Amino acid sequence: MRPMNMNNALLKVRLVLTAMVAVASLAATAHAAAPGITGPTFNLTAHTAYLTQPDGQAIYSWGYGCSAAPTGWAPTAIAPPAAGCPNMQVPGPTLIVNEGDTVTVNLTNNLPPSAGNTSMLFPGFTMLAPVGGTPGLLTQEAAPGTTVTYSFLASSPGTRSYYSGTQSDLQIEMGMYGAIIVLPNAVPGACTAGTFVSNQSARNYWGEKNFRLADAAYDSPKTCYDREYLFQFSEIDPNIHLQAESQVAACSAANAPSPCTLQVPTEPYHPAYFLINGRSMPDDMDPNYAAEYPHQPYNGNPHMHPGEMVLLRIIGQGRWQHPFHEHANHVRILARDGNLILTQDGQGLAGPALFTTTTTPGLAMDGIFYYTGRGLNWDMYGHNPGSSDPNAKLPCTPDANGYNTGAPTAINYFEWCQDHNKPVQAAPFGDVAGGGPVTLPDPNILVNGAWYGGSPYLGPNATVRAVGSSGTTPPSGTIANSPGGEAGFAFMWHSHNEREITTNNAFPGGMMMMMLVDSREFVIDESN
Ligand SMILES: [Cu+2]
Repeated sequence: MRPMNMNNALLKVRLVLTAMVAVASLAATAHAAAPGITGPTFNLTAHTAYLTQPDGQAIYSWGYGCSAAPTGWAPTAIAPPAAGCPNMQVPGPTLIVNEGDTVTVNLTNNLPPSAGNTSMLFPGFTMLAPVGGTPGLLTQEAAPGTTVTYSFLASSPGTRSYYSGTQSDLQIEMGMYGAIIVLPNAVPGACTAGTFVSNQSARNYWGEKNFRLADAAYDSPKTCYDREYLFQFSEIDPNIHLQAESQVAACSAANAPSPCTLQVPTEPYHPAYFLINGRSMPDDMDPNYAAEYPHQPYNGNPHMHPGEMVLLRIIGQGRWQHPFHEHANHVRILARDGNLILTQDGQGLAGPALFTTTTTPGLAMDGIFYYTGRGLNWDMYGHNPGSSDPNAKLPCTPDANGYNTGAPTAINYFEWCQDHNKPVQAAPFGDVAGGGPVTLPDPNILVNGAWYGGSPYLGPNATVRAVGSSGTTPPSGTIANSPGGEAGFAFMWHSHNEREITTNNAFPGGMMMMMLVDSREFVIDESN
């Protein structure tokens, strides 16, 4: 145990660091993906560490980590972190395997002896007999300092959770959970044809890397995707963590009784931190593997181009239900707990289109999200046939579905052509002739927030193309629409349980992130 004065000093350093990070995160563009370690054999440890929160708290926690260097990392477009796989992280390492693999997990219990036994459950898989350990309520458990081996056949693809099967009310609350992703063994032909080929060629043209783990989520042509993210939702009741920390300290004191075991009450339950991938907003928008979060490596800050099929892998890892709302479109559910939901003839998707992807504890779901701007009733690229700017005069040639997909390298790839050249703004202030649905405010009387640069347009010179009611272009420089920068549309993705978008009761925080829709020429780099 550390002396109390060191704890305080550490806390102060963390407070200063966190304040700097909070400011930095508004200026940086940090992206997301679904990084993890590859199998089929994993050497894991259960360990203690402190998790940082944006209010400066360092919370004593338990979690899974690597007891030896992993076999590999995925996706290959993201370099493994310099620090490697830590001995504890929340969520635990994302385990990436292939359909048909026999997966082996060697779990060593390096929790404090007073925490007792621990174990891992892999719901949805048929387990082989565990090797080693002592019998527990749900599976074989590892006593302090010992190892137990679990094996199972990854018989079907999909996203599922793993978590502690010992004193689950306490151990899961302390951070002992993670995700396992099984990749399909047969890529459907549809995933390497049509729009998916066009998106791939656009990606290559603009020098953008492929950050996917696979071409499809399942062995079905309805599950092809262009981009993917993994979101794990959980909560922290800091009183439970403080109780565990002080009892562990008492049990390791010289005069402690022997044996000394924890008696930590997990009711009443009053969570104060609401986490996406172990981080609260704004920390979740910093990069994957950022050095300031050694035990919270995964972020939540999705970026996408119009028309891309974005696979969302979503897991409820806490004790509460989390109604997560993906603004800008519904999410078409492909599968729950790794079970693909198809129509009776097996040819179509039968999952619902969800307004909020609400997870109950332990529930995993895979869904497809996309954004095209269809139905806005104005040209989101601000095209103007009378302009001298070539970017403002691009053609829009509708495909059978009405989108501009003939030229994958065009900035307005996937534009909804019915709205082409339609002004956003009422005459005479619009930069296009005719009247649009709105009058933009005078940019000189506005202060733009961090996520709106003053322009309603997508594209490389979005800001200078917007003209306010006074006839002037807005000042810019903010993240989402800066000229020459990202020039994207920012949508808030967040829990619709309003208290969950706070951090220790202060708004904003908690389960919130910004999703950025970027026009085609902006290179989305998930590796930083
Ligand atoms: Cu909402």
